[in-house]
Amino acid sequence: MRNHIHLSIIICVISLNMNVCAQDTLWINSGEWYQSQDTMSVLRFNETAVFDTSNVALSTFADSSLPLTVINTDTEPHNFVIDGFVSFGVGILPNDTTTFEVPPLSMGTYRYFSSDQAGLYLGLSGVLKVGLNMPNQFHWNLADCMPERMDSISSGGELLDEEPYIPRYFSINSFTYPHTALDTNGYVALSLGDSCTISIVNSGFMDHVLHFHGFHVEYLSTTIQTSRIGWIKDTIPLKQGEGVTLLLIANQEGIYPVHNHNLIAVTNSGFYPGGMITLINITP
Ligand SMILES: [Cu+2]
Repeated sequence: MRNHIHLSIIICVISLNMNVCAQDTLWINSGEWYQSQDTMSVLRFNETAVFDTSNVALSTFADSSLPLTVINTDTEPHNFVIDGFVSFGVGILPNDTTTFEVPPLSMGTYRYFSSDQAGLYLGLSGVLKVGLNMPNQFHWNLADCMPERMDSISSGGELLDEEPYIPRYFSINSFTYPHTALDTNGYVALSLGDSCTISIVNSGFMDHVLHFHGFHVEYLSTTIQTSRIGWIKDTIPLKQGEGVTLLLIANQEGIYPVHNHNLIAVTNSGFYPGGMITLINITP
């Protein structure tokens, strides 16, 4: 009996290390996100009841359903949907808990999010990784935001969508450059000769284009521009809601930037450099 207990503990520890224990509970938390002079009330999917500025990445196996519990700590109803899967969606009432199954999906990267107005504009949107099993995995959840629209929605007002959309912040996992270097999920740190997958989701309100320096990456999956699967490129366009899985092979040492190819998206509140820039750091 004691051996069995030891064995099960060991198996669980191994599972955690291999990143195969699927996250099975999500909390919808509200909190504040600070950027330059702006403080924005935001919503996030977190792995605990404690607010974190980044939405947690979910990970599951290919072609098998994922049991998921979502606890909504917010005072508004939200939902859980997956971009492109119109027949799937689950509502979660305020201060309530809902358990459901995410349908089986093929290998790849998908956007999960809440499609209500507050969910969309206040950032309830994350990365769902399916069937990825490389030891080194990173994810980039791209977002753009306009604080005036967020303030209007979080205070219960009207969406100011008659005003032109002029986003002021462009983030990767809710980090803007230079703080992207602090993000262990997004800052790609590898040893020479290693490989990794990078799961990218566009949670923003515009298309984004990323440019890699130093590396050409291979499309392993994409949810929208599927003719690109297998292409090896240094420039990766992502349409709104698109999920892309890239393979990066660390075949040279050094520190290389990855940046949005749209100049406004590499600024913070109009100041360059900022926004969607992160780094690939390959050490000997
Ligand atoms: Cu470039």
